[in-house]
Amino acid sequence: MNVEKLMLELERRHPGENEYLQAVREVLTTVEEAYNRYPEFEANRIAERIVEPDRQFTFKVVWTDDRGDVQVNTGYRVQFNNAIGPYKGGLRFHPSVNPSILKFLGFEQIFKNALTTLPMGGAKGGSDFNPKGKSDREVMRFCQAFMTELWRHIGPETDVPAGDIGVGAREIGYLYGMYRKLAQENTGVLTGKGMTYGGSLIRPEATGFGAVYFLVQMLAEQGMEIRGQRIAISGFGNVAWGAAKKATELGAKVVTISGPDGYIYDEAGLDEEKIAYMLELRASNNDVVAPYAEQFPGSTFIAGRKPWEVAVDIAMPCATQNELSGEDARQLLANGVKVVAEVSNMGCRPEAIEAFIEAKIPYGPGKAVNAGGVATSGLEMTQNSQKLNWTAEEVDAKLHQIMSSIHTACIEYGTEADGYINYMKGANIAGFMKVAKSMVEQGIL
Ligand code: 2IT
Repeated sequence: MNVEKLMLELERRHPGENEYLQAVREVLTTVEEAYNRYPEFEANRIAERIVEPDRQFTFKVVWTDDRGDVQVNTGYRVQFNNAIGPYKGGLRFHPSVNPSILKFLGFEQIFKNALTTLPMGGAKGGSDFNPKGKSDREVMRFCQAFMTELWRHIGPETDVPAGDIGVGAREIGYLYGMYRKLAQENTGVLTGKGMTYGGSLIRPEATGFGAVYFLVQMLAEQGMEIRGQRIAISGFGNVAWGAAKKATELGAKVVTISGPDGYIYDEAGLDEEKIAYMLELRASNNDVVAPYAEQFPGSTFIAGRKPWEVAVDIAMPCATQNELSGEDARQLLANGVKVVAEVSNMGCRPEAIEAFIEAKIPYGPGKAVNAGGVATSGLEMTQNSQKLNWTAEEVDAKLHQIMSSIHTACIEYGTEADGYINYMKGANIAGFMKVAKSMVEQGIL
């Protein structure tokens, strides 16, 4: 594999798609050495084939707001790779959504899904629709309009979407309702469904819980425990909520959460009431974290800044891509950070990752740390196929087991000569190998 040549070719075909190119470059550079040990990969041009999505749909979404005005958005679905199972991955509703962001997310999803041990391919979709300030009915009308186009391209054995930023249980409900009406079938075509119509217990918590299970294992490798550690979390959505809940339950002190408006510093640490309040904040649809400081005296709102300036033992980015810069990483390291568990997809800039690895600080990449979300989606699909509901304990036990196996895979493929565990390398190689081998075995197509 010639990474530079491949990247030039990809840039020519997808000019200016920076997030996508960033994600591809990271994976190719970390798997290059392992890849070159398998001549059949090069003979079958696996690298060239794996970096290009199978197909992408772009469609117009027309809906009517509460004033009666007609609104137009763009909807997308990127079906990236289905070598090991049906296309699987979330839908993101956010004004920043564009083909580059969805291609980076879809590409990452291939390897993340492979790591879960479950048979799922990689996909991603969404819209530039901005849920901020929208009423419930507006969200419903948008979701219905979005699904009138999307439904043709998805199916329980074809492509199974789920939530991501801006798409939670409410949106999945409206999307599922419209799919069911159009397709005239009740199938597990979306995951993250409500419990009354085929959802799985633990799915809302799964991304955050799984991330903390993974973190606990990273800490154990360092001879550390989670109890008593100070953790900086960014974001205040579903993922940040789940991570804060489990970390707090296990005795850690979560001292920050954040929003697009700034961050909250809470020296006393989050507790059950504060964590429950995060859901209220999110449900308000305003996308601001500032009201937390008014609700809980003793905490401070720091406008326009990120939580990475706070001295902590552990950093858990839980917001969005590229939220932690090289400068943020140097600040965290100067303040003595010991472990970084990235929960957002590609949350750290390449310079930040480089800084952590250079400092020999364990850095868990999003595609390993946050894989519990999609893994539990996979468990929801299994329950739907069986027409059964498992108990919360059963799902949680399986989630635990899956996060453990991902950690083991990272150690197997990522341990370097000096004993440092390069989790990024481990996760990328483990995920890539599985998909690449399956592509070789299935022929050139
Ligand atoms: O980034 C992710 O893994 C998700 N948003 C969850 C995808 C899924 O299909 O559950």
